Order: sequence, then C-alpha cells, then structure tokens
Amino acid sequence: MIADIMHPGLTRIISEGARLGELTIGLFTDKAVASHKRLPFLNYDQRKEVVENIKGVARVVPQDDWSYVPNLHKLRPDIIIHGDDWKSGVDAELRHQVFETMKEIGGEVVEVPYTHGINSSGLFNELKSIGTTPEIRMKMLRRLLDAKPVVKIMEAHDGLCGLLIENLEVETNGHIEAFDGMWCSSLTDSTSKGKPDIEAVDLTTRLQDMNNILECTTKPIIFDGDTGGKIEHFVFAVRTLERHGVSAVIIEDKTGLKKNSLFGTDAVQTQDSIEHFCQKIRAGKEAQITSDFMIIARIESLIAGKDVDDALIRADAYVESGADGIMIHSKEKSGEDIRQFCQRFRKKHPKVPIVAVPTTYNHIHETELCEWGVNIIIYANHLLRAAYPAMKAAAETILKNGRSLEADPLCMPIKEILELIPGTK
Ligand code: SPV
Ligand code: MG
Repeated sequence: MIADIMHPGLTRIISEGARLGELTIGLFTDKAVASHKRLPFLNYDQRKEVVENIKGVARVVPQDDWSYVPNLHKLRPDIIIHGDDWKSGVDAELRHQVFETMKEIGGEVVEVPYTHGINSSGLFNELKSIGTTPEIRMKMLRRLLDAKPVVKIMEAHDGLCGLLIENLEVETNGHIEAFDGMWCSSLTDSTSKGKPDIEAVDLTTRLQDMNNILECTTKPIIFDGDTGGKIEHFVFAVRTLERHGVSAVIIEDKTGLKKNSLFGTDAVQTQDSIEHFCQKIRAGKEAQITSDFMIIARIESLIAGKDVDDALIRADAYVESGADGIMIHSKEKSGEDIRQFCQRFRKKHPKVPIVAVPTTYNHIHETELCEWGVNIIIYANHLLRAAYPAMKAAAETILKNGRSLEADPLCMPIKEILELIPGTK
C-alpha cells in the first residue's frame, strides 16, 4: 500500500491480513509511487511510522518497485492479501503478475472486497481542494528529485495555467503522465502584461501573480529570478520566495540590462564575473531559513557566445559557492553543446541537479536528456505561446464574419468554462 491517507478500507485489509497470519506490509517508496502517480503528501518514513503502529501489522518493508514481483520473490509469503479494486484498469496487469508469481512460489492470493464509498483517490482529491502548506510545497521539489529520474516542469503565468498543470493527466502505455510542478517564467510573466522581458516587472508584481497560482495549486514552483538583482536585494527575494513556499529560485549570471536569452548574441548579453556571481549565491544561501529551499545557478556562457569550457569553469565555481543545482541554457538548435556540458559536468559532480530548458533543441526526447544527466526539464513558455495564436484566431474569425458564431468551434463551451473553476456555481 501507499498509505498516504489512512481510511477504514485500508484498515479492513490490515485486520483481514492479521487474521490470516503474521502480516508484513509492502509499503511503496516515494520512488515507486513517483514512477506511476503523484508523490504522496507524506514521505516514506512518515507513512511507515503510521502503518507500523496499526494493530495487526508485524512489520513494514519498502516496496521499491511498482511491481509486487521483486518483493514476492524476496519474502516468499504463504499468502498475499490485496483489495479487489485492482481487477480492472491500469492495475490489472499488476494483479496478473502477482497471480503468476504466487503460483510459482506455491502461495495463495486473497482479495478483500473494495469498501464502497471510501477510497484513497477520492480522499486525495478532497485534500487537494483544501490546498497545501508552504512548507509541504517547498519540500516537494527535493523529494521529486530523489524519487524521479527526471522532473517535468511547465510554465504557468496565471491561475488558469496553474489549474491546468495541477490537474492534467495523460495516460500513455499504462502510465499516467503529469507535470510535476510549475515554472514562473520572467518571459511569460512580462509578456502576459505586454512588457519586455528586461526585469521591468518588479518582484512585488510578479509575486502577486504567483499568489494566484499558489491559491489554486499544490504542486511545487520554480521561480525565474532573472539576474537576482543587486546582492543586497537578492537576500530579501530569497526570504520572500521561501516564505511563500517556492521550492527553488534560478538566477542567471548576467549583468546590466538583462535581455531574454533566446535573442542569443543578437542582443548584448553581458555575463557577470565569476567572483561577483559567487558572492550573490553565497549571500542567498546564507539568507535562507530552511535547508529545503534551493538556489540554482544559471549559466549563460553558451547564450553569450562562449564555449562549453567556460560554462564548466563557471559551474564548478557556482557549485563550490553553494548552488543547489545548475541550469545550463543554450539557443543552439542541435542540443550538442548541452549534451557536452551535461556529460562533462556529470562526471565531476555525480549528484548536483542539472536543469535544462529545451526550447530550441526540442527534438530531443526527455529520456535522452535524462541519459545525459539532466534532472529537471523546464517547458518554459509553451502555455503562453499556445494561448496567443488560439486567441488571435478567434478574434480574427469574429472580425471577418461580423459575428461570433463561426468562432464557436475555436472556443470552449460556456458550460465548460463555468465548470472549470471549482466553486463557480
Ligand atoms: C524564461 O522563461 O523567462 C526564461 C527562459 O528565462 S528563456 O526565455 O529561454 O530565457
Ligand atoms: Mg527568464
């Protein structure tokens, strides 16, 4: 079991198990859960403490895999007991494997009837609608990094994007795919206000927008901190973001009037000195209150026309100064410079998280980025870029036709938009 939210359906299975013999609980680890579902609210140790204190439980063992087979081979139980709600849907294959394995080891499968009216998914959704706390949200990114080969982050510039990222699930090959968290992008935050991405939108304004996202979501947030500004100001930004429950801020090693990186060398991109940027990282790390908040250093060498060697020298210095991760950015289309950077960096720093933003090299699949050593993939601007052409097409259609009837197929039905936001009725 996952046992994130205990309820009578689960305790009934436990009582039945204890009646049949000495009961061992295979408790899914965060890693196992993350391969198929959202991370539980409680971490493994917290869930273990709850379960091992329930009457009838003799021991709790980690189940590190979504499949039950490895633990069954290891423990060779006489009986495995499970709720009968795995007979259909994505769990049916798991059930089949369990029957085969128990036959092989000469054991029996006991299925306990599903308790109607109460289940973990329903409770989970209710809990989600109440929200989360800044502390739980902030810790979530580090937990995801521990549990998942690669963490997928999508840009959000308003509450609606936040809701979409929070709830969207797509089933592919028996897996439920979902985004793990949100990127508060300076580009899309500025663009959605009709402003250029030059740090003209101040932190207070950006936080107001982020607050709308915080209110309707529970997933972790990575905040685009641009250059981080003056060192004396950055320390306040760190505390403010941390207090809001943001998991990480990414600051880039540029100086002067910041221009969006995707201009590359078409704009003047001035890089900060290594010494000064390291000072900023150190000041930020000293300012944070918790050990959970992350400061990720973004290297702009490849954007500013320098080479991978320059980026690697900077990466070493930033890690040495306390950066919790490195973001490497490029506007090259091939992705070759990113591959070289990641593979060389990974040899020297096996554990430091690498963040990539594959906007221009977007033919490269997530699995390949992961093989290069990338831990966080940010889709930095896609919801805004998708929204604008859709809005433009609807507006053009209305102008051309002198009425809105023809635009209807381009628009979401009124009923759907009324139902989209909880509490509208
Ligand atoms: C942003 O999304 O604001 C970024 C990423 O900083 S990029 O636009 O690619 O520079
Ligand atoms: Mg930005």
